[in-house]
Amino acid sequence: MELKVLGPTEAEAPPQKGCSASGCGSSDDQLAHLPDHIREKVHNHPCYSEQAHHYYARMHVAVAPACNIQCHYCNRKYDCSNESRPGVVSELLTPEQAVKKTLAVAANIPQMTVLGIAGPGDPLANPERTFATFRALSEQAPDIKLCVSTNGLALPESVDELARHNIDHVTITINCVDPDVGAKIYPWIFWQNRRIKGREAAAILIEQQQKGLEMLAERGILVKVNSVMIPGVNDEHLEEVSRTVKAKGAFLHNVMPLISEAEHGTFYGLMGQRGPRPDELQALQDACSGDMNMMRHCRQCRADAVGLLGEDRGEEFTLDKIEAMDIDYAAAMERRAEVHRSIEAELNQPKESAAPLVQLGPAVAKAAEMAVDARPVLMAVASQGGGVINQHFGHAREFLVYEASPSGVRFIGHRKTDNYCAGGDTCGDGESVLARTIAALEGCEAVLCSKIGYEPWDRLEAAGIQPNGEHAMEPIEDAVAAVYREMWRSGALAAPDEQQVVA
Ligand code: CLF
Ligand code: SF4
Repeated sequence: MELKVLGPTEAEAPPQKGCSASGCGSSDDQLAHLPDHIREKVHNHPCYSEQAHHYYARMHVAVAPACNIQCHYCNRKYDCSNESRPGVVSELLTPEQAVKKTLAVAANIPQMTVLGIAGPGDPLANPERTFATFRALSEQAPDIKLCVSTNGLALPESVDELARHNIDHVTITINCVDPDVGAKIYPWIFWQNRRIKGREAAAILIEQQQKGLEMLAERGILVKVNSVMIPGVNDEHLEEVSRTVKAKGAFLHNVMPLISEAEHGTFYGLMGQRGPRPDELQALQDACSGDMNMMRHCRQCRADAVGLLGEDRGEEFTLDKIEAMDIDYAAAMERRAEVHRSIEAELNQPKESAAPLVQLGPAVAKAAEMAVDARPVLMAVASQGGGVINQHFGHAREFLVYEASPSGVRFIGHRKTDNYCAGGDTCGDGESVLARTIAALEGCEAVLCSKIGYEPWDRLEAAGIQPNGEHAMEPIEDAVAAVYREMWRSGALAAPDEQQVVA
């Protein structure tokens, strides 16, 4: 279940897609303590490893149209809101078409390591289509990891089949462990040929989710839990969810913001239910991180997403284009292995700043002169992958946000925006897009990019966000640490009444 649209809003046969609610991923220092066989499973999964998402891509195939529950944040005309951006219609694929598309993408995007089924409805509510796809791919493309995302209602009865197909990564969307909270999120479920409503429905869903989680953990299958943060509904409850799923063996927790724009036509959207602000989301993720690994780089992708997280190359692989491709997958596997070796060689190179603290500690900490109580600073970064600053400010559709402090640099999340300069006729809208971009960067004190024009430079400065193009092509964490140290030296990190003294 993730979001994406397709077809009419019918109760038992609808909609959407995606990696059913969740986000996965963790920073490398969080992976360091893992046994080798677990590290092997996650090191090149862009959702389960924060570092991997800069280098490796994923794809989804939309083979699962029906859903067995209703979430108040989902409009069946759109992709499942659990993990996808609503609003774009996708092609529903047969298992055969899905296999062909997967082989085509894998041959053309060798960095693609993971095939996920996440919708547009719930994959396990469409078991024939879902498992036919997995079965064929495990035979024809053994170098691709298989991944599935579900609301969990049909999970217990599917666990043995998931294990049979070597599906090592399962995401369960768990928004609550209390039926009273659940009754405010799920109006109904379809269970044993009956529609069940209210608290009773939520209680059954929760029981199935928890049972499925325990069964997967017993079999050594990695489980990521996605939770949608809904202010006033489950925000104060999600810490308990985090503790509960960790105790039952979940590997990673992804708390995602509710998407509830009124134009998407969801119940919450129409009722005016708001999503969380970035600072509210960060505070909850920090509170939950005391209990387990947190994913902070989820992009809530669509059920037919293709490419690095945050990008969508689906248009390059429509059915008509795939039909015209002649794929030699044996040869493609050799090329893919070469590319993967070269990425691993780059990742394994010793880095000056490689170290503790969410990846950057030392780079900042080596500023031994820095006061330990210097305040933390948020910085936005424009990057199109590879872990370096390599994007023009005006071309960025999203910014990565890092927090620098005396103890290190850590990835916080991302902020979406339209790109300021798309070229051609779209430039006319630059002014309003720039204003929206500046609003999206609220709370950030610097923006690091490969280049930036005079006009946005002035506007950002006026808004209290310092543009910086001096670290183009440098590793992101090193650059953020360098800018932080420079801010310290200039006295910008001291409390206002101390700045004069420091200077
Ligand atoms: Fe897809 Fe989900 Fe697998 Fe990833 S997505 S099925 S675990 S391969 Fe990833 Fe996308 Fe977030 Fe999902 S960024 S929405 S967490
Ligand atoms: Fe929509 Fe919820 Fe079903 Fe996903 S699980 S398709 S969000 S109703």
